[in-house]
Amino acid sequence: MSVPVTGRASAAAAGESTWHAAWLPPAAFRELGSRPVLVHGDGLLVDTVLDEVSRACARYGGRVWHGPPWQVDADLVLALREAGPVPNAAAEAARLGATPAVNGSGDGGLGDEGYLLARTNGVTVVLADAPAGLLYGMFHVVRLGAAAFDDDLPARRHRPALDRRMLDHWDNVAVHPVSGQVERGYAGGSLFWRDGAARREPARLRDYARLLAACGVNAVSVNNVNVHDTEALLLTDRLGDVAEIAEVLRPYGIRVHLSVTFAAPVVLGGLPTADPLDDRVRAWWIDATRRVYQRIPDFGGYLVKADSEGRPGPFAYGRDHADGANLLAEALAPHGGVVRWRAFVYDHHQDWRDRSTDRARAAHDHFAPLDGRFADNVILQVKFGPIDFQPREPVSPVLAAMPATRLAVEVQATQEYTGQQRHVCYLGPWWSEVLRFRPRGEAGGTIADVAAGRAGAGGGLAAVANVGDDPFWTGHPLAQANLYAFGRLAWDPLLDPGAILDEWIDLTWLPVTTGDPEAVRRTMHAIMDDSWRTYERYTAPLGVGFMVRPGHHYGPDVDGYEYTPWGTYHFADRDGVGVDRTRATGTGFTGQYPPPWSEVYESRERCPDELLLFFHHVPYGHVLHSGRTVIQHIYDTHFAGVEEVAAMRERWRLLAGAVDPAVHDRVAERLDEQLRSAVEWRDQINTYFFRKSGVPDAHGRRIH
Ligand code: GCV
Repeated sequence: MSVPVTGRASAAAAGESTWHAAWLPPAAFRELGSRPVLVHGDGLLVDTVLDEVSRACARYGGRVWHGPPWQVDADLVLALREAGPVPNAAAEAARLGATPAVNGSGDGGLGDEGYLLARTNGVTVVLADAPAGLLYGMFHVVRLGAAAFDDDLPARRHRPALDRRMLDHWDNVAVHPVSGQVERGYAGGSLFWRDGAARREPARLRDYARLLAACGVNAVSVNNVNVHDTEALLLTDRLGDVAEIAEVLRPYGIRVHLSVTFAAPVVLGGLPTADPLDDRVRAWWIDATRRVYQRIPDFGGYLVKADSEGRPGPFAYGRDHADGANLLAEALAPHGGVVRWRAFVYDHHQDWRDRSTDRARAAHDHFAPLDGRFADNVILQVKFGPIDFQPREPVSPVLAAMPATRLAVEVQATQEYTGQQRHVCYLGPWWSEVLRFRPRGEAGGTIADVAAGRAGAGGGLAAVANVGDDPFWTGHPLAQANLYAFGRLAWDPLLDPGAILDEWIDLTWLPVTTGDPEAVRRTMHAIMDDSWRTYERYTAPLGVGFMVRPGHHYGPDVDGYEYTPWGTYHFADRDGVGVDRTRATGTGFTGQYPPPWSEVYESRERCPDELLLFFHHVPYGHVLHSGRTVIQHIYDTHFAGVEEVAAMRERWRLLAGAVDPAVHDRVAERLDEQLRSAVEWRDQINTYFFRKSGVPDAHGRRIH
């Protein structure tokens, strides 16, 4: 059919939507949309590219060509190589590899998601071998803006470092009496479910899928890992709801996964057992899974939390987690699906009097001995730290202990322990630190290498999602940067988090929508760059963690968990503080690390300051590498943290008038709360340790 293709105006542009555009406001497409663009190729995701480009061109005066008769002098060519000759000389030369710039880029395989981006003879060319590559290439052009059309744009091949880039939604279908619609959700309701039913709001879901594709996410799980009765039915009776979601997300290259309960054969199938070695149980999973693939042919697989915090699992039958995971893997394998089995298994019925139990040890104790026993399509999903998404923890030793297992690293975008989207806490630097960590020392690979696996077979990166039906998507508008950074780091874990923040600022706060773009950029960086460390300063000190209010986990409560069955975290007394996890005198957790970290963490002298209290119980007078005593560090960082938040608030105030008033108000209101909360943290932590230790602040500041 002849062209040009005219696009429909976006719902947002037509003023229909009640939610913000986040990092894809229409103006982000201005450069692309004001040019002649040629799209070459076919397929569902190519249609998405075509739709995006058409909408942009309808808005900004460009034209789109797809199919003959062609307009050949395009400024931008987006082509599938397999679609055959491109009717544009420069692009065709690039496709054939005849362009020196393209040859120089090391154009080998582009894979299912990769693309080649080059500027050749005055034409910007995106070439891909598969439709998803074209989609990601188009979003790269959007990210670059005018720079995508500079003649000195370097030719480069782009491929994701991690094949699996997933968001886990802890969304409940039915509102749960304790955890609500979204467990640990701080951004309103669920995008998928409301009050026991599917929401069926495809326009919003489609916009969500766009946001995710534009930062590189390619998988989601649509329900909470704590699978309650209503949610269990998503696997069977309510499967149609999941299929509908998959339908909306598919055009943006996003594969749907489902959290399932290990007890499904009992609760859904009426069997007397869920024993993984029982033939009836195996048959039940095989049949249920076959039905899933009948409805959703590209279904990603299952996510499972088993034997954890009260969830059913294989232990009930005297089986281990390899038996459990392999049961589901067997059912998924014929269809190309994976089971993502979580390693978050620990005893939450501890006795605080028993000093030998250490929650940090649990995942390694349970899983490391199982290395090599998991089926090929099992991915063991491991929280990045040994405890639970604290603002500071060492990297989990499990990630260095299972070379024969596909491992995924799990981080938490939803800010359960990092300010619950009421505090600004840009997590890019923290995740980047984790991904760059080398568990075997300088000569060994990084955590990102572990997630990538051999020949791309790793489990990749997963984040617990921080999104909901809030108009700003993430409650705190600045928390959008965490979602964006997650996707970008999953695509390329070596990206600099500061540069990622710049990308997000460029895409979100476009010059046409801000009064003073440079002031906006400066302010965003000043507020966000160091915000994770600021958060760390005014909360729990030196890696000790978990000084939060039990249950909801917001605000300080130094002893809140200290004598509970969930674990003991600081052991503060009149003489000192910290958990002795050494081999010499403590729980032995340091022994779960390979050298050099087993030695570094074992030694009080060599242990990094920021993790000292995670590994050692030390006197308040212990002198840190920084030269300060532990007690003085506690006082100093807590005073400094509050001052930093006060400065953030002031900086934001000055942006009034330069950004959308609705965004300004929302952030301003959250910064007020952040300051209130930071003061509360400072005063409780400082007072607690002053009363325990009796040591006054060297600077005579007010401690209550
Ligand atoms: C979904 C922490 C959270 C729980 C969460 C659990 C998990 O314990 O507080 O809400 O449950 O982690 O990761 O499974």
